[in-house]
Amino acid sequence: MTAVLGTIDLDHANEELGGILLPKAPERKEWSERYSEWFHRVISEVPIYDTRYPVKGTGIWTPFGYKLRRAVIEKIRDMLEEAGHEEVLFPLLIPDYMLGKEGEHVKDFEDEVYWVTRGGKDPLDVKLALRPTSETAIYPMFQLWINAYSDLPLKIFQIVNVFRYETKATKPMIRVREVSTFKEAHTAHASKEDAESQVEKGVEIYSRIFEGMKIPFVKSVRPEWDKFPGAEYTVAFDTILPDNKVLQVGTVHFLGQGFAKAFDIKYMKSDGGYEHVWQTCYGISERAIAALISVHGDDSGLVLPSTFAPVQAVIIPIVYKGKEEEVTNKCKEADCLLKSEGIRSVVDDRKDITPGNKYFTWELRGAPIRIEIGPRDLENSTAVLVRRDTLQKTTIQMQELVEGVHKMLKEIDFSLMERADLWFKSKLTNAEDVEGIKSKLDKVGGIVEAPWCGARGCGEEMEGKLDGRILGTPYKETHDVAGKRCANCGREASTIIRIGRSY
Ligand code: 5CA
Ligand code: ZN
Repeated sequence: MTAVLGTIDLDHANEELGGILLPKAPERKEWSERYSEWFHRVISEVPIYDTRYPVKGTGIWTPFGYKLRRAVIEKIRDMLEEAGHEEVLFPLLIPDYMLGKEGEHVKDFEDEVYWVTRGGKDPLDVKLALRPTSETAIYPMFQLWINAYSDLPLKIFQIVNVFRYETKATKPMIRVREVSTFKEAHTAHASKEDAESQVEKGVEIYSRIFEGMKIPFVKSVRPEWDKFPGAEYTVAFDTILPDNKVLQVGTVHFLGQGFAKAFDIKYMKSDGGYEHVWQTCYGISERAIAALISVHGDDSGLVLPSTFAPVQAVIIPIVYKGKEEEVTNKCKEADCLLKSEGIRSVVDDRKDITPGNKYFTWELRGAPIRIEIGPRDLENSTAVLVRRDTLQKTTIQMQELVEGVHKMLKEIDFSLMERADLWFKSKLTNAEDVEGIKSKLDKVGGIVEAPWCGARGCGEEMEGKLDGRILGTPYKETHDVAGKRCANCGREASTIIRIGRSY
């Protein structure tokens, strides 16, 4: 890091002397070799998320982190609203008799629920759960809201905190006990076909959200033993983190009529009879923000796609004695101009901090573009643009500033996507047998695809042998397995299975 900064300082000095040295892009050594430390360092140094609050599995969004979080939430909200979902807000507390209505659901969540049992000194008549997710809070109201065919489809979402007493090791943003950014969508439909097509739409929406974040993913139908409790099937989005481990960043569930029957949610059909509704739900959390941070970062810190960067362009005055005011004024002028064109810019005109230190700060914070303006630029009516991802410098004419910044933001976004995709593809491998899968998991990590017979017993046996997790089968992709044998048992393969070591 210091070496790179050293280069930049030298570079600028050189440039003032008329010579140009191109700085090298930051490395990704710490990022890949000590990812966990890297992640903790970045979220605490930027800072994004403070983990020092004395309740395990909770954390604090700092002002910068909150802006990043808000940018992500805004994108998600826009996408859902555009697709016809309306935002609501339900209570945090769920009475125990409601939480217990759907058998499988409560069985799986039982060990993860926090309970409120007292109001002041008085024991409560009805124990109240802190929602671990909101099916059992929302669906009793669906029962009241849905009566006729014309009430369907019903598509709502909320962005709330949920509580899960996670027993696996907690990890900031990735596995927390207070999920502070839980977006859950819930839909109800008149027919199975409608609901299943909503699953497809949910998957499409999530695909677009992750594409916007430039986070590569695969979509898998989770095996039966790993689906959401109460669902008929679960489609999960998995990405790969720099330590080669798999992270589930979102899930879309087909609920069938299970909850509708448990909560008696019915509508009247044209023939006067009643039918239970068909339902779906889909969720995403701050885990997706952790993925955004992790997938694009490097050893100098955050690297952010332009849509999500709280600051898209930082303007740094390169001041020399006697020229301070003139240079700073020019920077402020540029800042106004960029802001008026919808670019989130700031001038870092802090005194007594060297430009090198400012570069360091804004590289850490992942500002996509740094704009340097010095006395020479004043003379020539120019500005120097530096890309965060490659540290490449470009000198442009002042009157082309806005256009240049827009163009560079686009180029950065494109490169980030390309780099992330390339890396992800290098971690997506194939194998034909258990030995092969194991060797790929040990050497490459990531996700391995192999032919599979489809039998649950065989799958669970494989998980044991591989110390891995079966992520499931590809969602709506065709893979030719004709003539192939199951990687584990050798019987005829019916599908492809994905395996990884996961969070
Ligand atoms: N009710 C459904 C859909 S909203 C539901 O709760 N699905 S879920 O359990 O799969 O959670 C949705 C997403 O939240 C998961 O895919 C995962 O990315 C994220 N998530 C789950 N538990 C945690 C946790 N403890 N910390 C952070 N994120 C979590
Ligand atoms: Zn098999």
